[in-house]
Amino acid sequence: MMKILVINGPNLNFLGIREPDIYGKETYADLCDLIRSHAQKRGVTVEFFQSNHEGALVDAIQAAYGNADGIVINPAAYTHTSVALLDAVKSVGIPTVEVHISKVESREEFRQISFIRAACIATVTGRGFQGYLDAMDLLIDKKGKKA
Ligand code: CA2
Repeated sequence: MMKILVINGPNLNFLGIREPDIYGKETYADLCDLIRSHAQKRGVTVEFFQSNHEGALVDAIQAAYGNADGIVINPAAYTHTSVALLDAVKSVGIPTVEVHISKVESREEFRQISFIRAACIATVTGRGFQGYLDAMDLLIDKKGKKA
């Protein structure tokens, strides 16, 4: 059975607690429940990892090597800063889809750059939690841009 690793970066464990106008009022646990039920529907297994620490996120990506068939990642603020996460995704060579809950392209200038995007087969933005399910579908149906 296909296994997808869902990685969430800094502050996403605070979902539903603050800034509901941008990120919604549902919690990180609600997000995991939604993803779990979609995985069941699509016949894939799913694992979750969330950390506020860049190195821990690198470790999780490396640990996926030989272990996961696809990665869905919302690197949160590290999207806009981290070459280490870009290199990690490149180095494991696992098909990866970048997700953002908010429509980053309509927000501040500093959110316009994504380092990790260059290593991803697709990017989904501005679809709320649904974006994670879209990302899973892209991996399952392999409709992304690059192999
Ligand atoms: O839209 C997204 O998913 C982001 O990756 C979220 C990041 C932000 O830095 C990116 O530019 C876009 C921030 C996540 C912070 O999450 C919070 C959740 C609840 C309350 C406060 C922040």
